[in-house]
Amino acid sequence: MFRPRWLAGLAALATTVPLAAAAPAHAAVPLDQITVTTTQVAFGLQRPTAIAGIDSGRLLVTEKLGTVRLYDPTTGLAADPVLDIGSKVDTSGNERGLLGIAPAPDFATTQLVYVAYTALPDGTLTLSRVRLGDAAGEQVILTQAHSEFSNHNGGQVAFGGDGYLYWSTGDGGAADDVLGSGQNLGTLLGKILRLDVSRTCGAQAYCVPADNPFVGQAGARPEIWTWGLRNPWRFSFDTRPGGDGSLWIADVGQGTWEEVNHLGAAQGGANMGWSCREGRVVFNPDRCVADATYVDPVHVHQTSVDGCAVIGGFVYRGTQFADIAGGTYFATDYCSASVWGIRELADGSHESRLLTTLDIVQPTSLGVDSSGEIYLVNDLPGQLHKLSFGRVAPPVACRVTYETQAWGTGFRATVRLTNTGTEPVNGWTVGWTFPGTQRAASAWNATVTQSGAAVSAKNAAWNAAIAPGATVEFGFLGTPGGAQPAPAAFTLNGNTCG
Ligand SMILES: [Ca+2]
Repeated sequence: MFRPRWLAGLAALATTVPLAAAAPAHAAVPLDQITVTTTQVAFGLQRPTAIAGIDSGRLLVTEKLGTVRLYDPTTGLAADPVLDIGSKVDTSGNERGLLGIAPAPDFATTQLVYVAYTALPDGTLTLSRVRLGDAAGEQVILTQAHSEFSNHNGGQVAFGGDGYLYWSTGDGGAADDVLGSGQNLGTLLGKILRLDVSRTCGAQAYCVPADNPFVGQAGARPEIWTWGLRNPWRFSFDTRPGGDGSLWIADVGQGTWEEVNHLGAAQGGANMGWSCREGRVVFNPDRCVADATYVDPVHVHQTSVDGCAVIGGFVYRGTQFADIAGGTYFATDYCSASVWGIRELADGSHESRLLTTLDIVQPTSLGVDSSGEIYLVNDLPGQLHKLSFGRVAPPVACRVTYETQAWGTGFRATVRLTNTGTEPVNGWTVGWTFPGTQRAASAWNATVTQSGAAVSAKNAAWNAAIAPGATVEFGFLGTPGGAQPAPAAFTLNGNTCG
């Protein structure tokens, strides 16, 4: 299948900045117990590229050809676009088009949005401000020439908790960072930019925030916030209640590693490595600088093995699934539709785990509504889906010992069950198959029942709970007489004990 090279890149820390403070709280459910499913809520989109939540759970969805569609959870997807800038958009190639959208902070009263697209005639990366329904009134904010190749256009736009607008760009395309953009502070390519769009400065339709990391540095573009990126197709800020304002960047890899990066809210100047590095390894040593600090990703998965293009998502801060998914960042991949959950731990390290593979194809973007619930669009199917999160039962791990001795005319069995897992057991049934003609009779500390050779022993009221590492003991009298052989295997609540 074709592989969209929607964005990819890498990084490092050029200036010494503190890492984010203590990790924000997340739900207590371990990652290996979280399930993710999708529910289709709309269809008929034409190559959807991005989602932005507005009021009342409504969503704006961009389409590659230059249109913006409105989804309302009560009335569905509106047939007519709410904005059409298609006459401005260069849609040539797989990756060019209308790529990103962010409602203005005062959207409720102004209907203004910021959009990122590739402009006619030759694919110039373009950030503009436009009112829904008023394409003619569009105001271009900033552009970056990008005529050589049609791939790697970045295209995410989002406001940070600081009120500034952030815009991602790709490295210029083709492969191998042929333009040498990632490690070049003199170009806007292969970067995330930080702009004050609430003001104008001279002829510029924006101002550069005074605390941008490269302000005043000779040869550097002062708009740059993060560098060393390949194609940061999607990034997001954890700015909803409960979040720490941190920045999550998914950078599409070239041929080996897809990556997700996590930076503190004020961590300007981070060098994410491309094209010195891809993922956590050196890609092109000629692009590396001896004393540079490159920021490693917090998650990687293998290109062409686990997927082909990482699709960055969001930290879940909604209410519907807060007890399960709260505080966890979710990302997917265009080719595999696998979903990974990533969390920052108390010591500043991160855990990452493959959670599931969705029953959809070609996810292109995730987005959140006004309640923090997460949605997803997929490319050629043109569908909008809502994500739901569930919890599977904790995995059990157990060990059983079984001893018998002659007792009167029969035998006496002593069984010890140890919880070797990491989660408490609350209620247990131990099962086994007698290897011969044994029959269980009176039992203690458990209720023992037998059907043919199959036996089950259920907890008593007072010993139902077994903490991790703890052992419960029960026993029974049986026939025939003499010590009897032990069963070959035991189960706990239907799962085989090791
Ligand atoms: Ca990187």
